[in-house]
Amino acid sequence: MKKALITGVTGQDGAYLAELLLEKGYEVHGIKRRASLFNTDRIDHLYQDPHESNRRFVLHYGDLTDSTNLIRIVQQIEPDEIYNLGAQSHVAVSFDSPEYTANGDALGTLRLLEAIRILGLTDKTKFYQASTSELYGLVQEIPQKETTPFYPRSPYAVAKLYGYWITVNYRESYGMYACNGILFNHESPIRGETFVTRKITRAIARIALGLQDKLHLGNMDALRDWGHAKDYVEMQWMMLQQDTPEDFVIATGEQHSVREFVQRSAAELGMEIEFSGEGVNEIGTVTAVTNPELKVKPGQQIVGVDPRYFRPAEVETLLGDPTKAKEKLGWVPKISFEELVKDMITSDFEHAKRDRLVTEAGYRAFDYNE
Ligand code: NDP
Ligand code: GDR
Repeated sequence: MKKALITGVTGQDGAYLAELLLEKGYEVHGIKRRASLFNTDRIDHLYQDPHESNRRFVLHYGDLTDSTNLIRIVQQIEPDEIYNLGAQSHVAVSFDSPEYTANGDALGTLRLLEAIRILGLTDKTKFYQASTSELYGLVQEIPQKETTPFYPRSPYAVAKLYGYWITVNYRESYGMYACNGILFNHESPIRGETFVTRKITRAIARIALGLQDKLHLGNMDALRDWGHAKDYVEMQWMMLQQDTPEDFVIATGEQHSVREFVQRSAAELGMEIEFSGEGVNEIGTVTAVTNPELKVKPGQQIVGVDPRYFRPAEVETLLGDPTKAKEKLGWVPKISFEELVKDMITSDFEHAKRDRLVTEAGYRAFDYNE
């Protein structure tokens, strides 16, 4: 039985990847951070009682900022594959916590690679690094492919640039099977609530049911190549099953704006939104409602701009060219943009209905305008 170790197992990708590897018959080990509240919501359905024999899903406490625990865990498991998905992954937050981001995202990658080397596992353990389209930042070529020059635009992207190159360096220096997946944005119903797609689907669902008045966003002109996380984790596994380690761009090859994401989400629920005004004065107004279940009315202004969400340096446009992944891995994304939005908004509409029920029953008091 193959053994895999996943850092960031409690995150969006970690949860989908753990599920996939368990389906494939792996013994899956995950590193989770100690937190004052439970942080395992996304993987609770995979939990196995520690007293069970033949347990195939095991969690270990650890942190990418602590070499000692990484060495201990890697030594204990001797994994066939390590997926380094753990990171402070929010671009805007990285401007507030740049040193912490560099420590976890850049040096964390080095610590894991060094653990493999120190323990003499360079011939055994394959390594996947969660690299990112943010490396392209101020884009030098459209669309972006494996050979497009990098120009990172945030402390997060600069930290990930180190992670990218140290992975290449260990591959070239020590002959390790180590590779980078340069993944463009990928989302899902379990996407973190502060990334723009989930923030939108959550807010639109609540507004539709009268639980929230308004959605405040930053740069609505930003263009992203959005895919579904379920599709993308499959490729993370595929990259480690090749004869030789290589780096791959993973993307859909299709681009949409933040504004379009808002309109598409609303349309799925049965309301139309039109935008007017410019810059900080831009407003999204409901122009039609076709679903009688909804509490919104035409004329209601439900989307606005809050400059707090502007970033000190913005990545305006990202569009990936996944040709290499298609040709060499036979990988093609199965879930379309429309299906992605539908999956997310449907799930958040259900969450909102449940929250309305709880609120009406008086169990909890929410401040929906936060
Ligand atoms: P999430 O933010 O959902 O998950 C990040 C995970 O990393 C969480 O499990 C988090 O733990 C953990 N983590 C954070 N800091 C540390 C640390 N110091 N030590 C150990 N674990 C830590 O990210 P995604 O699942 O969306 O992304 C997975 C990886 O892929 C990340 O590295 C991200 O940067 C990268 N990426 C993501 C893309 C996307 O569009 N989703 C695109 C390209 C790259 P906790 O739950 O405790 O916070
Ligand atoms: P990104 O994702 O920065 O691309 O990083 P995010 O969803 O945060 O932003 C996408 C774009 O939307 C604009 N935006 C807003 N973003 C947020 N979070 N909140 C807002 O209110 C808002 N309004 C507009 C942003 O300015 C940006 O242009 C994600 C992360 O998963 C990274 O870890 C990963 O590496 C990249 O995707 C690929």
